[in-house]
Amino acid sequence: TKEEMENRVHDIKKRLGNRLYIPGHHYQREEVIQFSDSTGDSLQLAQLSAQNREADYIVFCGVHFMAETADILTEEGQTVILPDMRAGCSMADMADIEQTERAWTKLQELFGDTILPLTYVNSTAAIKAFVGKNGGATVTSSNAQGMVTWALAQKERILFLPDQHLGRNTAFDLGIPLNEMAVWDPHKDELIYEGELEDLKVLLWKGHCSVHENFTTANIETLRAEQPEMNIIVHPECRREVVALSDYAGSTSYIINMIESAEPGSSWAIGTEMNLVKRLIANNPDKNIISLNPNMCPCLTMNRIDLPHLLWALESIEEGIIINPIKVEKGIADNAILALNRMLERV
Ligand code: CIZ
Ligand code: SF4
Repeated sequence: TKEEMENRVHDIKKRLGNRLYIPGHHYQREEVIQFSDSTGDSLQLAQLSAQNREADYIVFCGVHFMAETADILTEEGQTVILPDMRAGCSMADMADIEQTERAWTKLQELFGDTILPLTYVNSTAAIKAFVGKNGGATVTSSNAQGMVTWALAQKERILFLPDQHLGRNTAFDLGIPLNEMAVWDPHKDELIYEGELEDLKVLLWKGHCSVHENFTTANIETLRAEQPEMNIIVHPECRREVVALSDYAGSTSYIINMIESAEPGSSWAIGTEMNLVKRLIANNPDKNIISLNPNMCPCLTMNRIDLPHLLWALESIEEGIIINPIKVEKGIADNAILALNRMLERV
């Protein structure tokens, strides 16, 4: 039963003590997050894992790219474990390294040595390594503006991987007009743009988050008509038009802070992942909170980490046959850390 499984998790946690560390992402299920030692967004969890020097086992309750980042930032003797290997990220999978190398060659032909690559942390370790090797950095949704400004101070243009929406929203907020942005289509190997080639400053990879793309301008129009008192707050992984029609847009931490510090009695429609929205509703009973999309939007891969998988991972530690260790190859890790450090030095 659920209760038996919960008791077993409690017991293992007690026995392993500080040798075990469980970071839990805000998008995780309640049945899992209740056991996490820290909760956070992907940046916070990466930093916390990097600071933890005592745990032998880091059971990462989040998705694959986050566990890879934790492995890159932790020390040799620390083992990172992902409770279910199917917990990937469809956005990260939209940029593979072969496609990226091919795009880079073509873009160099078009623009010469005038491009700096940036990648959202929601990307594979191989993409982070590519970016690190070429002088670029990682970004998160909380520091994207600062990192894009940093990059454009060094080179005339950037290639932004893999989320076109975060890239476009960030560049737009920095005052870069849409006709100075283009989209690289990795399936057609083609740059799509409307303005002049030489004016292009921001080359966006054609990737997206399938959870945040579910929020639409129609959702906002319906809500404005039916419940005009609602404040609308969304994540910048949502499409440009959705962000433009919202009242506020920002990272996971920004959304949480805004809701927690909001006036009692205020009304909020939130455009982000369902488990987080549900938790905000539960933790803020004095506010009126709904999802911007009435058909709630879970991240299916985040949801793959459930109580049975968490228990399975913990039992495997005690049995000495660790399931799903995440180990990034040294050649990749050494380059990926360059990209991560260029960001971590600035946040
Ligand atoms: O969409 C995601 O996976 C996000 C926003 C992750 C994070 O915590 O930055
Ligand atoms: Fe990836 Fe989107 Fe899920 Fe985040 S919410 S892990 S970006 S698919």
